[in-house]
Amino acid sequence: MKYQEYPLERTFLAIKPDGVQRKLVGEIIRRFETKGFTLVGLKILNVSRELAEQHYDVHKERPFFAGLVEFITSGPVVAMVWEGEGVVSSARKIIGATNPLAAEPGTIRGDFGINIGRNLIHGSDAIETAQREIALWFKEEEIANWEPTLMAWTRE
Ligand code: IDP
Repeated sequence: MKYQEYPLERTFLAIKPDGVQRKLVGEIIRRFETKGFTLVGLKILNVSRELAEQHYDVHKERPFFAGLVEFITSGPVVAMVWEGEGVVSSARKIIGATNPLAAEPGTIRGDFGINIGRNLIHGSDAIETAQREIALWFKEEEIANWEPTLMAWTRE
């Protein structure tokens, strides 16, 4: 089967300022690469307050909202778009539970996280959320459409 014939999905992942400061960018990217997902968007940026507030809009009434926006805008974030079959839910499993203390060992938050307010990485929670977040963070021309060449060795 050709790559484009697979039911491909895209998700939005962002390594938060704590992950960048702790030099975990390579380690985190490696986990999604070795799982077999395809990186189609990648940039490092200082997040504006406006973007942070839009991104976390669903949490605007929550008590932690102000602190969360403060934190996300406090240092650079690595924003990414990943592609693959089932990538939205699979990436959430690789990331682990929101609270790193509850996250399973082997997950990113379980292995490296200590505190719910410093949980290293964001991942879209559903396909529709991913579409909204990708459009919010990336311009069309910042996404690279490409086809992995290892298809015969990674898919039946
Ligand atoms: P998720 O990132 O696992 O999808 P959400 O519930 O969508 O979790 O929360 C978004 C982010 O808000 C979390 O990743 C975390 O950084 C922050 N957050 C959530 N709950 C709390 C809290 O109780 N205290 C501080 N920060 C929180």
